[in-house]
Amino acid sequence: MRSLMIMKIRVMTQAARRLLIRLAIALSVGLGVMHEVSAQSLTWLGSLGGGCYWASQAFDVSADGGVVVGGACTINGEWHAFRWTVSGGMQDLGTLGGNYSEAHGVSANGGVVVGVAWTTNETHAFRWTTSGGMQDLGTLGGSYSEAFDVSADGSVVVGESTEDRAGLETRAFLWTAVQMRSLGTLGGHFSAAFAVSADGSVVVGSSKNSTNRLRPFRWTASGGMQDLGSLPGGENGEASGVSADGNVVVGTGEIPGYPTRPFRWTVSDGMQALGLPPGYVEAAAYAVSADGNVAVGILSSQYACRWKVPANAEDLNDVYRYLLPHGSILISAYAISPDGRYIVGWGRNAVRGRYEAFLLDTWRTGDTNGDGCIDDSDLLAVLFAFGTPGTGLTRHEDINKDGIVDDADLLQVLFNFGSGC
Ligand SMILES: [Ca+2]
Ligand SMILES: [Ca+2]
Repeated sequence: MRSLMIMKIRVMTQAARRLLIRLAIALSVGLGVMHEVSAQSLTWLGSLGGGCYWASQAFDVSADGGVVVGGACTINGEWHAFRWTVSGGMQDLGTLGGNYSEAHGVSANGGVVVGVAWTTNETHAFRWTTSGGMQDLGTLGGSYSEAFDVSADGSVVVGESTEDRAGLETRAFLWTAVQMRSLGTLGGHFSAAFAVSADGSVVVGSSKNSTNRLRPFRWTASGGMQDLGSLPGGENGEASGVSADGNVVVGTGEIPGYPTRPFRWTVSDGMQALGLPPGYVEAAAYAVSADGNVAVGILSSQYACRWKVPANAEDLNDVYRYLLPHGSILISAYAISPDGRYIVGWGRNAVRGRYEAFLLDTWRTGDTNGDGCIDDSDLLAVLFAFGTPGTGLTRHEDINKDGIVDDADLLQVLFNFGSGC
């Protein structure tokens, strides 16, 4: 059915292409002044109805940028996990019986969300699905667990949990439908897992070792928990993000005199410091793109930043200054989509005078292939995907993120045709 439809569109495309391109060129000439205005975009995500000064924070984004998850203030002044979509806005994911929850990870297609929620008397990791709602993942034996990330297909969840009722032993956990299991430690009494590779096979986080140092680790089923080492002269650190294949890890370590320095670790080169702009002495790296080449985090504890490896960190407030009128500021970037296009975090929305989650689209509106230019290749991509949700998990042809590639998306391409070229 779908292939027949696509064939029809391909036939139609041959005839329509010349007309559409002519129309697009006419539009692009007529609307030339619009191009810079309609380039990259920044969306402040609001709250769950509450008017709190801390309205929301975003911690993860789906592959196509259409779903963002985090925590937000409710109308009752509580803090609840949210799932945001372009068409539906913020959805309250509820709790496990208490009055607090927060979402930390989302699957590639946006359908599985993981995080932490209060039960009536304990704090437990949850896994939420569009069909099943919020599921309590239990604990490793204690009264506390918290999930921090989920694999691309939503089947593997990682986080931390106490093993004993006294809460003296905390362990990184890996959950699958079969069980929640401990990943052990590097010799101390604590470990926590913060990120998992796309297929769920590589887990990274931090663990105390036998001399009570906090060390970044990388875990695999065959190799167990591996200490990733430290920056020169430092003894502590933690790993926060991992590439899709598990071979690139980013995190934060210390060097003498400076407790917060970003690092990037690779299987081939080990741990390397990520560069800082002149005049800056600290930053933290929280997440990395699927290919391991673009990392995001926070610079000097107050500016959301990005590393396009091997370049030094760039302050996103400088790069996207034109999206930040009236003194708005991007404070921290917590996640980046696998292709590096979308960045989420939180900042100060000066228009509303409060702290809010943000979604930053670093590509031009209408760009489907990331070449920075809206041209006939983008037009054809939209036409070939017409009537479908878009191709692959990135679904860049669904420009307005409403779940279907249709004339609304086509118009966006036409409206921006020629931009950036
Ligand atoms: Ca393009
Ligand atoms: Ca659409």
